[in-house]
Order: sequence, then structure tokens, then C-alpha cells
Amino acid sequence: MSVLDAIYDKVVARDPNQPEFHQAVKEVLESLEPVIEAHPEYISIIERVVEPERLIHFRVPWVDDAGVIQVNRGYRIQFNGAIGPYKGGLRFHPSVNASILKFLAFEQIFKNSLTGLPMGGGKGGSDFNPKGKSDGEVMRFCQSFMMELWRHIGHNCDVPAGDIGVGGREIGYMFGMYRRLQNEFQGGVLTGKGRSYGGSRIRPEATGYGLVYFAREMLATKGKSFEGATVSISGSGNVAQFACQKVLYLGGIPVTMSDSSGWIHDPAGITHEKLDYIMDLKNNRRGRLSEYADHFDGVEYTVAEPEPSVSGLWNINVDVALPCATQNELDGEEAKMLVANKVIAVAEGANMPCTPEAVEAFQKGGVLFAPGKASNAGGVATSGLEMSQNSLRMSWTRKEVDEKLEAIMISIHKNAYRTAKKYGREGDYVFGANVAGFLKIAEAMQAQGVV
Ligand code: NDP
Ligand code: 2IT
Repeated sequence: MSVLDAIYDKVVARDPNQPEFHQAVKEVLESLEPVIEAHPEYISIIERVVEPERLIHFRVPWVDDAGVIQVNRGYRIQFNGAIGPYKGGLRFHPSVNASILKFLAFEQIFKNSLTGLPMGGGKGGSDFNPKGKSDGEVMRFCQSFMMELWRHIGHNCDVPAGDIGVGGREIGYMFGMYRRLQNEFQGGVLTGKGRSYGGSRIRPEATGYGLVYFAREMLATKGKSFEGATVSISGSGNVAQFACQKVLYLGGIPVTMSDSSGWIHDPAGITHEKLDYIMDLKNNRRGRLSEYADHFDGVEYTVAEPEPSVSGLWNINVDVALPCATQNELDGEEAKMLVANKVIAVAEGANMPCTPEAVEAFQKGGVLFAPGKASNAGGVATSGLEMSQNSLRMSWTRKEVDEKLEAIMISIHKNAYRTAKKYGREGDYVFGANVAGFLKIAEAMQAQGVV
């Protein structure tokens, strides 16, 4: 048995009920074999890097509109702080548990390293379900959540942001509570803030825009572009919406979107005007995507059964696929459908949306495949830019932030591509991203002694 297998087995034995975390660890360890051949001293680093520095688990009591006391679970995983303050989003979704947050925090270590900015890896959230809750209920929940999280975070310590179920509204409520408890205006304690109190321009757009910049770079390695390309997108939240917008700017034709209830296929293409409708539906009216099919002609709507299966979505014939909803939403069979339909590139907007079987099918099928820790890093990178602006007490223009975001995505692409090539794995972005992300962490941990 190899050293890496032994490390993996120990991870599984320690926490046998954390399948998503095992999946994320396995994928990284599989890439590190050639690294430990060159650097046997990194074995001890790998043994430590799979163990979170700190795991915080707390009770979140709050009062609903009927006056009934509700109790949720809150978490913050501070996984690795070797290269900067812990950084990563908060997810509010009923499926949230320690396994899901550990997988997300673990991926975040390498993603943040790839951005080139000084940010460690963290993630947090709650099993709170924002769906169907009033604004007042969401505010009271956020305030109670921050009442506990507050003592564990800070602009030089741990900087949360949004993720599934956490957007500008929730960040605002949490920031307000943090400010009262801390009795300080710490602009850089949360990112994804509103523009009026220290938020960065382009942060809402950043994950989706960055994803499409990355996919554009991948396509360019094959002499292709988004111009005239058909694109399937899953999800209809923050990442999906702005991925769709950037695809339109680059001349592509988005034809699908989904939510947890079902998915739409619009063969005529989702235009800017139709995307505006989706943004209003999702961000203001907080409705279901089925309304899109009722509103526009020629659109097919399919109910997802069981959640989060949107199988048929991946059977639409497209040039590029961008899964932007949630983990493990695209399995091996669905990947084979995309390969059979001659998809050119698949880039993950969500974190780990493709199962290991799906990734294998893409790689065997000669499809360009980008793992989320590289292709969706634009969100956290722009969070890093928001922290810089907060420290400078300045704000950059839309153009300045977008240019920096684009440059970071080009650099992550180059780094992952070149690293893979150096090890004889040209075109394997999973390998390139894992190794490039890991090497910086390993060097920092090595320099810091036994940490
Ligand atoms: P949002 O909450 O804005 O949107 C999530 C979308 O995915 C919604 O359309 C939602 O449907 C759908 N979805 C979520 N969970 C499920 C599920 N279990 N089954 C089916 N559909 C589901 O989140 P984001 O757009 O911010 O996040 C999407 C993905 O991108 C996540 O994997 C996140 O970790 C990742 N990501 C986000 C970043 C960010 O900056 N926000 C940065 C990098 C990655 P419904 O509306 O029905 O709930
Ligand atoms: O998964 C992610 O990278 C995010 N949800 C964004 C994290 C952040 O700190 O901006």
C-alpha cells in the first residue's frame, strides 16, 4: 500500500460518515504521487493538510414569525491558515453537515492558493433552509448565527462570504450584527458586502465571469471560442446567472438553466432580456424557474425527480457545459451523454458538481475539463480584492476590478496548464490545479515548522 493510500485510509477511518470529504481528499491525494517522489519531506505535510486546524460547531436558536423557537446548527471550519487568514463562504441549506463543509473548506485551501492572493482555507454555514422564510426570519436567523460566529472571525483571522443560500441580503444582516458586537467597523471581516458599506464592484459577478474567462482560455488551447457556441448551464443562482451573462457577452448561446425543482431548455437561447427576467425571478421574487417556461414561448420545462437530478439537462447537445448548482449533480452516465454529444469543454462553476466517474468519462472522452477549485476561483479572488480595498480604504472601478479578475483567471489557467505539462500530464487540469495549489501550501507549512 502506498503512503498516500495509508493517509486516505486514516482519513476515512477517523470520520467514516463523511463521504463528500473523502471524495475531495481522494481526488487531491491521487494527484500528489509524483510530488512526494520529488519531495518525500512533504509526506508529513500531507498528513497534516487533511486535518482541519479548527472545527467550530454551535447552536443557533431563533424565533420564527409565529413566535415559535427554532434551533439550527451552525459551523465554521478553519481548515488551513498557512498562507493567510481563513477565507471561504457560508452555506445555508438543509443538507449542510460536517462532511459537506469539510469538503468545501478542504477544496478552498487549494483554490485560494491558486489565486495567488494571501488567503487560507475555510468554510461554514448552517442547515437553516432560507426557502419560504420571511425577510424578518432570515434577519433574525443571521443575527443569531453571528452572535456566536462573531468571536471566531476577524479581518486578520477568518473572513467569511456567501455561498448557496447566502447572498448580499444575508451578508448585510450578518455584517450589521458583527459591527454591533465588535464595536468596530471592520470592513474586511466579511466579503460580498453591499457597495454602500465596503463591498467591491464585480464581486456579485465574479464567480460566473471568472468561470467563463477560464473556459475561454481552455477553448483557446484548441483554437476554439465562445462565439456561436451553445452552452448548457445548471443552477440559476449567483454563479449560474453571471456565467450566463458573460457567455452572452462573448457571443455564446446559453440554452439551459435549473433550480432544485426542475430545469428549462430554451432552444432559441436565453437572451439578455430573458436573463433579466430570471434575475428578477430568483433574486427579488424568489420564485421557481417553472415560471420562465410559462412566461416565454418555445421553452421546455422538466421537473427534477429526485432532487438534485436534472439528468436530461446534460443530454442536450451543446459545445460547452457549465454545472453551477451543487456537488455531485452530474454523474458518470450524464457525462457519457455529453461525451457522446461531442461536448468540447466542461468547466465547474459549482464546487465538485461532477462525480469522480463523470470526471473520468470526460478525461477518457478527450473533453477539456476544469475542476471548480481552478475554474470557480474568481469569486474568492474578487473577495481577496475586496479585502485589499477595505484595507486601503479605497474602492476600485468596475473596469479595474474586472481586469484584475480576468488577469487572475488567465494566470490560474496558465499555472494549472503548465504544472500538468511539466509532469507529463498536459491537458489534465485536475492534476495541474491540485499540484500547483498544494505546492505553495506545502512550502509555507514547511517554512513554519511543525504547524
Ligand atoms: P445560490 O444559492 O445563489 O444558487 C444555487 C443554485 O443551485 C440555485 O439555482 C439552487 O436551486 C441550485 N441548487 C442548490 N442546491 C441544490 C440541490 N441540492 N439540488 C438542486 N439544485 C440545487 O448559490 P451560488 O450560485 O452561490 O452557488 C452555486 C455553486 O457554486 C455552489 O456549489 C457553490 O459552492 C459554488 N460557488 C459559489 C461561489 C460564490 O461566490 N457564490 C464561488 C465559488 C463556488 P434552488 O433555487 O431551487 O435552491
Ligand atoms: O466556494 C467559494 O469559493 C465561495 N463560495 C466564495 C468564497 C469567498 O470567500 O468569496
